[in-house]
Amino acid sequence: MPSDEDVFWMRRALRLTNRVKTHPSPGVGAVVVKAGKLISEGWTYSTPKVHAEAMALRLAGERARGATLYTTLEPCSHWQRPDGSERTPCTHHCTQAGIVRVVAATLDSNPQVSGEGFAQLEAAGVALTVGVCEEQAKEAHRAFLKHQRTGMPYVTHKAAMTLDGKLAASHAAPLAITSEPARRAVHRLRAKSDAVIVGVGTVLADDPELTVRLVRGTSPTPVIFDSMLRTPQSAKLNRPGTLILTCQQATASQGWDAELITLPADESGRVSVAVALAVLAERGLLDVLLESGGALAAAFHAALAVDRCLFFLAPKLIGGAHAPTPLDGPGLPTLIALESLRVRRYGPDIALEGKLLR
Ligand code: AOF
Ligand code: ZN
Repeated sequence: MPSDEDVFWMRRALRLTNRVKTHPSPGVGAVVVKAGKLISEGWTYSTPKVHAEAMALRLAGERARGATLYTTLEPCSHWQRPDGSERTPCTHHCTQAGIVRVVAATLDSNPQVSGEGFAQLEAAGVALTVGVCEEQAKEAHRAFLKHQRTGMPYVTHKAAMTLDGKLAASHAAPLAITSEPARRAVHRLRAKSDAVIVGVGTVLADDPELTVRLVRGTSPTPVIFDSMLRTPQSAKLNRPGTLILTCQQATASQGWDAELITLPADESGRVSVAVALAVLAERGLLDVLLESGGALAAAFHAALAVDRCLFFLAPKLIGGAHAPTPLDGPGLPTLIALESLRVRRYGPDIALEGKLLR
């Protein structure tokens, strides 16, 4: 059992995770503590690239001598980047700074580091405690860890629906289903996501912007699944930064501000979910939010590509057999069960979050 003190400081480090978007690097949190007092804090920075431990140790300076460093991930140990360029590992920063004890929440699954970071610290005589708040750290670094394990991004399927499970009324102009607090929660989620995915059907029906507007934060990369290239060039999403994944040869690239990526079609003639997700992962888009309608969402679930569902339920009813629902397509398993359920209230609405059993 970890001590109360170790849990206290690790929770503080966990609050520093994912401060800014850093993928494909994980957004680690670190704190330096001496004699029960906080000396400094650090978190992974993307531009310029600075690791959490390095930032905390730089801020601590001489005060790090004899101190304990808490970090949400095993300190890195490698001297070379994949492109061969030199870097200084956090293990070296720790020993140079005079850290006498490192408390880490979990192992880094990057094969360049995994276990080697701890081994280097131990060899240098640094005391080690591993596994404090491990579950929370695995949750905080879930996109990085999944990508290391599978090469694929972590996918959250978000949908907003009425109590009877309808996304909209059929043949009607788009209706506001959820309340302002629920919509703000979605914008917070977008601000944490690397990419947000919709199908061309949503673009044609709603002409969405998919930006972060209701809260502060950076907008994710919009991604449109558009096998036949039906996105109108006048769509709000035809802007620099948007990715359009299509099976069409992008010869008519004139007039496109969005980037067109031509991918092979699957058996149904559509962009393959697995191929598309591998392309996103290659671009460092590891935490992705699926905000599509039922057809594309069904294709994602059929490809077993979804890790988490977050469904907002508004106390409203639409009724009928034809109004669109969040999952509507072939190839779905008979029953999809969710675990680790969390329930939250947003004004009059309820949000249900659960992970898929894998
Ligand atoms: C740490 N602290 O804050 C992070 C770590 O490309 P680089 O040089 O940033 O190295 C990335 C690798 O370092 C990444 O794959 C992961 O193994 C680890 N990330 N490690 O000690 C940090 N972000
Ligand atoms: Zn590092």
